[in-house]
Formats: sequence, structure tokens, C-alpha cells
Amino acid sequence: MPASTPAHSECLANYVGGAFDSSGNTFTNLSPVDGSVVNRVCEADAAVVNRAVAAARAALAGDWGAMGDNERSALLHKVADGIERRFDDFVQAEMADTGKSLWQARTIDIPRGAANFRVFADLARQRASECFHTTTADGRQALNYAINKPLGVVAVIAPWNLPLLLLTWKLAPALAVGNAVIAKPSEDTPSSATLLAEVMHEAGMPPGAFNLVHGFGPDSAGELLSRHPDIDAVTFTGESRTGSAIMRAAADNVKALSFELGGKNAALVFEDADFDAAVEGTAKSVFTNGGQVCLCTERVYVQRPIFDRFVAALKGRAEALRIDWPDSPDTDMGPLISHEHRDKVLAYYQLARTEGGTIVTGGGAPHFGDARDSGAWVQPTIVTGLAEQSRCVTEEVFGPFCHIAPFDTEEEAIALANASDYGLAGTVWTTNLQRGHRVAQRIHAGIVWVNTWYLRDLRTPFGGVKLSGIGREGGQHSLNFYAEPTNICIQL
Ligand code: NAD
Ligand code: 6OD
Repeated sequence: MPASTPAHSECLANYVGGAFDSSGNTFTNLSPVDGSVVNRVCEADAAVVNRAVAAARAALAGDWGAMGDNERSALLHKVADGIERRFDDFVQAEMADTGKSLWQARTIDIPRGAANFRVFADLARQRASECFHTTTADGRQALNYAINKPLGVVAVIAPWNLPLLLLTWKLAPALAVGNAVIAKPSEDTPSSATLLAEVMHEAGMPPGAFNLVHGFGPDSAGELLSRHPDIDAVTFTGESRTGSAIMRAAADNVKALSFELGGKNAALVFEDADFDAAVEGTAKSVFTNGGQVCLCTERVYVQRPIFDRFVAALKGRAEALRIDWPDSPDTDMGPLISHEHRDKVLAYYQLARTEGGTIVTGGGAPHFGDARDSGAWVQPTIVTGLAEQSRCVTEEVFGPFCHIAPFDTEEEAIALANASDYGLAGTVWTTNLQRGHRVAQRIHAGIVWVNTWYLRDLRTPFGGVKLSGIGREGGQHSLNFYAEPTNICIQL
């Protein structure tokens, strides 16, 4: 297949060693909007994965490995330019695979895809290195300085919820410090990654520096990458259970691992909060992307004096959400990613009932009377009255779902937020500045927002504690993971 084969040709191809490769089996990518076929995708088998690893290794020994910081940085800016030039193609690809709204793809997913390349291209070029002037016991002097080398060949395994955003969040820093990468997008969202391969090709990325393999997890491309003896690091975003499987597979070669995993995030709404802002912000944090953002709130704790009013107001917001075709300009929420995921989320809605909860709103699937009835849609759902130990309050649902419970004291609110196996994000709503700082600092999570949600500065540490991940990404934290420092000690 010629290198310029478009992403939406008959079958989305793998991209290996600077050329598109459509050998092997194919699988079907279905639209969650109406169940129709979006495209067919070439599944990378062991031979394709091996070729990708060999191409990456060769790139490190060749033009890519020899490239200087400034040239690499300029190339990554060209990739960002390429994403922006084909902005509408990326938006369409993301909407077709996920059913997310045009508005969200245009304002969050695709701009962040380009921004990830620009930010890390600049940070890597401007990076300082450590240097110590050392006095030794005999009174002589030594100079210690560190140089940062790429880790080598890095596998990037990405999820389906923010496909381009989360893939490039890892690809960009890995490439910026000179690694050769093999990207594996989710089997549910192969299209924007294939467009990215075209953009990489057009930008003049040296063959093998960026490779793309399509496929599934177990017994497929994901596992082949995690086990591959010639891959130095795996950086993964997805379910906590998958993180454990990758950890086991990568153990034999003691690969470096960076994991961004699941969440069961709490929002604490104090009676002194700006009520309307807290309702609006909580609605956003529960229902954005159909609740399919790892940072979404699934546990809302509200101080008792405003509990009933808050539940009623959030119910009103949930019922006002426009659930519609992704390309309609007013759509707030599209379908879930797949029929399989819809069944999982609907099973939690049912479980909420059997666990003794009260369904405040939603609790099922909408009926449209058109092609969407063959899609993967669910209703935004709010539940009250569940026990803190119930499965709906402890397990990640990853849908437009939250449980709301009352609390009385600040101490109790903090304890409730922290009573989770996960620790990714938290949100505090209060107009008391001291309380905002005090509570945020005591929440066991990688990020805590006060009076906002999903406000991002790409230089800050991002990641989770407990089941929510290993390590931090963002700014220098990403560069630190993707590079290996060597200390050089010179006796003066
Ligand atoms: P997933 O774990 O099912 O899949 C993610 C990726 O891993 C896919 O590319 C998949 O093919 C691959 N994979 C699956 N099994 C594998 C295996 N055994 N070996 C190697 N690769 C394998 O996750 P998902 O359903 O795509 O995404 C949703 C989950 O991701 C949620 O739990 C969500 O919280 C989490 N997530 C976390 C973050 C974060 O930053 N912490 C961000 C986004 C999503
Ligand atoms: O914004 C980011 O950088 C990021 N990693 C978001 C993760 C979202 C999870 O679904």
C-alpha cells in the first residue's frame, strides 16, 4: 500500500517503518451512534509488531537517533501544524468512532492533540540538566553532570475515551526526548490514530520513529507489545485491571512502566459553596463525554443543609441535557463507546436498584424511534440512598452516573472522599478559601480541583494514587519518565 493511503480507505492500515501496511486479518469498527460500520481495520499480528519494533530500533540507530533537539522540536511542531491543517478530518474521525459531540471534539479533543505536541516540543528543547560541583574527601574537586538519553523503544497503549488527546499526551513527550514509539490505539477508536500516522508521514518523521499498530489487548497487539523483549517501556492509559495484566506481561523484561488508570472520583459540596456554580460544575464533571473521562465525578457528597436542594438542581441539569446526534450543534451528550460498554453501564443502573438505591433520574436507555435505537445510548442517571460499601459506590461505572450522599462535617467529607481503592481526582466546592486549601490537601488523589473541574495546565503533575496509576505525567514529569539520565563524573 502506498504511504499516502488515506485513513478512511477500505481498511485502516498499520504504519510500520515509514510505510502503511495492510497485511493480515481485519476487524470491524462499529459506530456507537447507530451500530453501522465505520470502517474495517487491519489487525497487527506478531509479524507486524516485530517489524514495528525492529523499525523503531533501526530509527534509534539511524537518522532519528542522530537528530538534535532543535530539529526534533521543529518536527513535532510540524506534526501539530498537520493536525491543525486537517482539523476537520480529525473531528469527523473522532465523532465517527466515539459518537462524542461535535462541540467536544472541536473544543477539547483535537485542539489538545495539537497542543500536546507543541508543549512537549518546547519543554524538551528548553530542558536544563543537573550539575554539581563536588568537593571530595581529599580536598580535590569533581564535576558531576547529567545527560538525558531516550529510554529506547516505547510502546504507547491508549484507551477509547479521549482517543487523540490521550494518545498524543504520551506520544509527544516520548518523541520529544528522542524515543522511537509504537502506538496502539484502542480497537474501538482506530481512526484518529491512523490520520495521525498520515500527518507524521507528511511532516517527514524519519521511518521507524513513529509506528502504529492496530488491534486488541489480550492475545493481540496490546499483549504482544507488553511482552516484547525488545521494547524498553510501556506507557498505558486504561482500566486498572488492564494495568495489572500489562504489569505481569512486562515483568520478565523489567520494562519501565507509566500507568494512568481508573478512578471513582468524589466531589465535596459544602453548604458555603456558590450553589449555582457547584451545580453547574458538578453536572459538567459527571456528564462530560457521557461520564467517560477518568476524571469524572461518580461520588457526590453534599453538606446536609443543602442536600435536597442540590439533588433537585442536579436532577434538573441532567434532564435538560440534550442527548442527540453527535453532529447536531446543541448536543450535550452522545452515546457510550460501544454496545458492550452500554450493557455494563445499564447493569450498574440495575444494580443500583437491587442494592437499595433510589433512581432520582434516568436509570435506563433512551428511545428515539430512529436509527439511534441500534446504538449504545444510556440516560444520564443520578442515584441516592446507596450504602458506601455498595458496588455502585465503590466500582468505576464510567458512564453518565453519580451517587449523591449527604455529610455533616468537614472531617466526615474528607473521610468519605478518601474511602476508595482509587485516587485519581477530587473536587471541592466552597467559598471558604481556607477550607478549600485545607480539604484539597487532605484528599488522597493525584489532582484536586477547587471550584472548577478539568482545568488543565499541561506542565503540572498528572496521575493517580492507589488503583489509579503509577507515576506522574505532564511537563517535566513526562520528560523524566521518557528519558534516562546518565551521571558523568569528572575528576578535576
Ligand atoms: P482498557 O484497559 O480496556 O483498554 C485500554 C487499552 O489497553 C486498549 O488499547 C486495549 O486494547 C488495551 N488492552 C486491553 N487489554 C490489554 C492487555 N491485556 N494487554 C495490553 N493491552 C491491553 O480501557 P478502556 O476501556 O479503553 O478505557 C477506559 C478505562 O480507562 C477506564 O477505567 C478509565 O478510567 C481509564 N482511563 C484512565 C485515564 C487516566 O488518565 N487515569 C484516562 C483515560 C481512561
Ligand atoms: O488532560 C489530560 O492530560 C489527561 N491525561 C486526561 C485524562 C483523562 C481521562 O480520561
